[in-house]
Amino acid sequence: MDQSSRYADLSLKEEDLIAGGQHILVAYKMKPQTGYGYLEVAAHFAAESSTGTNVEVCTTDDFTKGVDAIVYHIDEATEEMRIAYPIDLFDRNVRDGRMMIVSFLTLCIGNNQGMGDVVHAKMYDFYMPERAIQLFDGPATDISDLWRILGRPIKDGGYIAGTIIKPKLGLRPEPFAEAAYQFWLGGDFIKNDEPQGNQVFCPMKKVIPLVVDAMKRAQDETGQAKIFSANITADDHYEMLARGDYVLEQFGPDADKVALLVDGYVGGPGMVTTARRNYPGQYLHYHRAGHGAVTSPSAKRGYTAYVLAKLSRLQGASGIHVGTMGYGKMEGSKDDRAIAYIIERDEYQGPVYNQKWYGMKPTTPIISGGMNALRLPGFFENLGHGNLINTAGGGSYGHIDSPADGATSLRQAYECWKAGADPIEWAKEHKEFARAFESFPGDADALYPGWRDKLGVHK
Ligand code: CAP
Ligand code: MG
Repeated sequence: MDQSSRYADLSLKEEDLIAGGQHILVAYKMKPQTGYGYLEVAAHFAAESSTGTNVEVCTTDDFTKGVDAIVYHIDEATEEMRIAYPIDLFDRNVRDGRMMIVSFLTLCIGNNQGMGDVVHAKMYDFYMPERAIQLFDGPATDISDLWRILGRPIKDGGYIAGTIIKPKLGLRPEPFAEAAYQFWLGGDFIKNDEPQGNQVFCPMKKVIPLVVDAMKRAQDETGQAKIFSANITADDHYEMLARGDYVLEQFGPDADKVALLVDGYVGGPGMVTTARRNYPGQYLHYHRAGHGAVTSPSAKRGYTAYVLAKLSRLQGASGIHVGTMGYGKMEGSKDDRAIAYIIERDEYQGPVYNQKWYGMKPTTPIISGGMNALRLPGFFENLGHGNLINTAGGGSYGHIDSPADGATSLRQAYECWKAGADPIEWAKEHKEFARAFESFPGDADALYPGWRDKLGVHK
């Protein structure tokens, strides 16, 4: 059944929909099955994503039609489809009237992902009107809170040198805490790896007190504050709270230096919001493991990493992983800068929509995945700033001398870029950075050909 007379109106203008402020706009790449008209499938898509199904139902009344999602733009050649969703379609909390991301996802990227007349459809941008921005939680804390803890200026406080405890799994409590202590002697921020939690060989109640002690000792020794991001991911809301409460209680007077990490893609919006609403005083660290299943450019369904990051700011993530823009080990490209800019700025022109955030706190880009000191100068140059968290697991624990030297080499890489210096010249003056060349010779060969001669390293 062709529903385009009800669910499509190509005379609607995007600027009018934006000025009206009553719609959430979503842009997709959508390919219909052969034998179906583009507009026909687009209209069916809008119907399934709002008030309709594949046939007319006799219970529909005039009010219902007022909350239909409407296709307002198509371009068959580029497989582009844009849909306007009335804001009233979306579920609101009983308790406080606020909006929820789960409802946005259920409608805008829900049943439409399995429709028989669609080959594939992927969301690649969306626009939230001011009223919707007001109704999402947004971050409770941001990078300025970490800069304050670290004793830095709360504006442009700069690079936060971090790591992930490695190996990913398989350390018992004592070596785990020792690995943390060793890194903190040079760096600022440590996170649990995304699968680390309460394994039988490293129970939370054994390891966390040791990490507290490691933090205290590192702070005493360096005279600097340190930050630990503890994974509280769990299927059960109450288990998450048990973990969060336990960690904060154990850190006691240092609990302000605890971030809470949630595997937000696999865990979903409920898990993120559990952390956001129950621990508004803590930095909320969104790890996105699993996101590649839908965000990879090779995936023609789901949504992009840009969309995921934008959603995380609405949900209230203080920081989210944004990849390494082609400089690390994970998939990505230089243009992924947009993923950082949409979450850190107060206004940004995305692939389709210009989004204003109306003062909602920013979400920090967390740069992670195969990073080390050698890869950082190019990374900063591409992004244009270093106001971010970088976690380098292999890049710290793989440093030839020590995790502390690995951490120092990361900070020196930031300073090198900030000074506009040539990395090879910088290495001549900065020992830990120089030793990173010998630690990661494959990267050194690729990024800085001739480095051995220039640095006098011949072994
Ligand atoms: C990085 C990491 C992160 C990835 C995830 C890992 O470790 O801990 O999970 O960064 O990707 O397990 O791979 P290394 P993304 O520093 O040792 O590579 O940040 O893109 O979401
Ligand atoms: Mg990891």
